[in-house]
Amino acid sequence: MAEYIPSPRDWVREQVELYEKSGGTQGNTLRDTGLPVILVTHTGNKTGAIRKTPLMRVKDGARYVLVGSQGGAPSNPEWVYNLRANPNIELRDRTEVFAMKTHEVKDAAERARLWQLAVAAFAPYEDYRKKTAREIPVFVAEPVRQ
Ligand code: F42
Repeated sequence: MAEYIPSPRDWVREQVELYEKSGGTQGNTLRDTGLPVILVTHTGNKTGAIRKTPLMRVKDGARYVLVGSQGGAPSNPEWVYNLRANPNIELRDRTEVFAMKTHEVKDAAERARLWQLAVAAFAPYEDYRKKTAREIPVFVAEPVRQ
């Protein structure tokens, strides 16, 4: 079994710990905003290690939209490269855990549609988009039949 390497960022690591330890009943919002957060477990593309990343919860029917905004930072978050290399993830939405497969959305019209959903769920995404020169990566996660 691959080793779990926690995030080097304290607030992210602590949120992951609380979210998992509570079985999804705590640590499931962005700080005290009340806005829901999901937990994505994925595989490091260089280390092969297990990585866990909290993201805002954006839904498109049964699918989830994963937005690589990283607060509008100039570079993509590392997890984007991990999903490009290995699209299989586990996604926790509060008390529910799903095996899912992701793909990056490149089609402009579909990206625009999903972006509207993302901004409706978390308005600051639009500020992040304006802040950075890069195109913010958008992934869709879909349930895998087991
Ligand atoms: N980030 C977002 O991009 N979008 C969101 O909607 C979002 C919401 C959110 C809500 C709550 C919360 O606590 C955090 C939230 N974040 C959101 C921040 C998010 O959880 C990540 O911390 C952020 O996106 C940065 O992702 P990152 O993958 O760059 O993480 C950094 C801190 C990290 O863990 N870096 C590791 C390190 O050691 O520096 C490397 C991790 C890694 O995946 N390494 C790869 C490997 O092989 O293991 C190699 C990667 C490579 O290609 O070099």
